[in-house]
Amino acid sequence: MTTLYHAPLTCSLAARFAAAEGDVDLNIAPLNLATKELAAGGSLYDVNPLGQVSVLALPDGTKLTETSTVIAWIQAQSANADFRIDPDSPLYFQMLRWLAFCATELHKGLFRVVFYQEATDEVKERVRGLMPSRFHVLEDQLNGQEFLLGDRFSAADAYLTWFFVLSGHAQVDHASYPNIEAYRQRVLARPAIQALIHSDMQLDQELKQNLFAA
Ligand SMILES: N[C@@H](CCC(=O)N[C@@H](CS)C(=O)NCC(=O)O)C(=O)O
Repeated sequence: MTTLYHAPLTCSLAARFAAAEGDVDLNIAPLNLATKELAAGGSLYDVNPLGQVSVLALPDGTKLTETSTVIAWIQAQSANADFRIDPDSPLYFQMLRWLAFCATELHKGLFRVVFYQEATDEVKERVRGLMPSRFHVLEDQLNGQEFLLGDRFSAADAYLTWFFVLSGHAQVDHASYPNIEAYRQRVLARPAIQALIHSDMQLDQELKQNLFAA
């Protein structure tokens, strides 16, 4: 069985969204990202020298890092034809494109600055100022379609859904984009997504990680 090292509410939750929507079984190894402690004992640094999630430990003993790649791997395991996109489909590279967009323009581009102490308030504001152009791109993409790639929830949506789990803490305004707002409500209302968010909020407290404690 494949193991996902998972810190509640962080980007490894996007990987769990993909696994749930694609009916892919994963063993979950919970951890506290603030302390880097694995719930089963040991340190995240022993698993990933960068001390970051997401990390997958594959059955053959190799490890896979980088959330976009982890999500792409999960989707490739899915037997759910409504979810999986085959590499010979023209949509496959669109899926990779949106995974990379989420990873670089949203996750690293915004969260990696505004949620970390290294950046000054001025830098955080400048980065927030880049977001309207990114939101315009998303708004256009979601015009007339329910999900990033059309009428079905794909792996790319798993990553974008996670962005909206945390975006309320990033002090950026996407509420004035009607397609984005409808999408945000649509994806967050999905039963599998709701269940995982709910259990992660509990896990966040159980592990005393308190990701967004004041
Ligand atoms: N390059 C990694 C970065 C992922 C990342 O930034 N993960 C955050 C959680 S959402 C993390 O582990 N932060 C802890 C740290 O950077 O020390 C990826 O694309 O997956």
